[in-house]
Amino acid sequence: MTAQISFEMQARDGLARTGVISTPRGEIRTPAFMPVGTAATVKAMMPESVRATGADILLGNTYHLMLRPGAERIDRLGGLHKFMNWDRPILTDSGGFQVMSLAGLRKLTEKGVTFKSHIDGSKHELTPERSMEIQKLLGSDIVMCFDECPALPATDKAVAESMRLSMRWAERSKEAFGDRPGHALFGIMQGGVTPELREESAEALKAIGFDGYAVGGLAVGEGQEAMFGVLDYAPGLLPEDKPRYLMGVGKPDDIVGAVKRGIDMMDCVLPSRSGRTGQVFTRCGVLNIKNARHQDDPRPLDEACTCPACRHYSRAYLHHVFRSQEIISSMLLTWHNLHYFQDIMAGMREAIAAGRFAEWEAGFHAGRAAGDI
Ligand code: PRF
Ligand code: ZN
Repeated sequence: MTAQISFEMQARDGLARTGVISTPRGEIRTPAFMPVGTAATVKAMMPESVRATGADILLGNTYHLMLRPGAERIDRLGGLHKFMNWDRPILTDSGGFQVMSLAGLRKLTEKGVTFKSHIDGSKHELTPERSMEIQKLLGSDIVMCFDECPALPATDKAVAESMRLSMRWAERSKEAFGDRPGHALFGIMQGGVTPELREESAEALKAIGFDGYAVGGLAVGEGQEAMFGVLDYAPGLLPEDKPRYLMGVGKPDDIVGAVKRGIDMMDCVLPSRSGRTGQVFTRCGVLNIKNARHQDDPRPLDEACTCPACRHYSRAYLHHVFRSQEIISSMLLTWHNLHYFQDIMAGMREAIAAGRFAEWEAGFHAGRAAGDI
């Protein structure tokens, strides 16, 4: 028996769905939020702490790991799961998006992209074939197609050409991925904010056939209204019975709006990155712990939160360690933010299963509007 990756949808409420992706490394409850572990670590968190926040799966990055410490090295050391001590599922992004946002001196051709490392300026090449090879060396459970994501705004012509290149790369990705039982390959829809291009992209991906489908090319400068405009129809262009993943999103209200429109998976650096800059997400809205108004405040960050930062520490303490640049500040704030994001996901999963998503969503927005932070 070969363990395959499968998706079982358990309930729907409106367009929102809840279910389970089963993998040989464990189950992923959907809608799922994936913390970002770019450099083989979710910054400031031990893997067991990430798990304790409720995460079923992490995201890793081809781009960063190929540059440092190198995919072949991670393979020699037993793969990414063993290397970073996370034995549950890992999804890896394919590198193209990070090349475009981080690398220097990029050159894009039909074959792929050559670029200079943002770390030491060394020259590298990524192609669909090499991206598949790297993600295999890492031991990724869910592999992403190699794609190109244009920054918006861009002309329709530029977005169309880029999307068609990504679709040719999707075909090469599938060919290079081959047949790997227990591992999944996801296609990535592009097409900017143009419905005809999104449709063409979805048709191209469905003709190739993937284990799951991502909506790429959003949260790249178009704003929430335009993003929701695309999410009003894009998930419906993709197969009903496969997971749908919205890449690189987002703030709590983006996540809730995406799930409401039929998205099953998301990832974002926001909860972990904000934890290190003092930005805290709570049921009542966003606060910045560096603000002087917290210096005498004995209350926790969020009265309803059960994370260690909220159970054991006051805002006054967290303000103090942030101001003092103590390492525990990043640890506690990251823990809280990740815990809160996972609480949102758990709340949505429960609400969808109970057919009460609209009520849950109203409560979510009401809490934030109360503004007691
Ligand atoms: N493609 C890939 N990774 C991504 C994106 C994309 O379009 C985005 C867009 N928000 C984030 N990460 N491969
Ligand atoms: Zn908390």
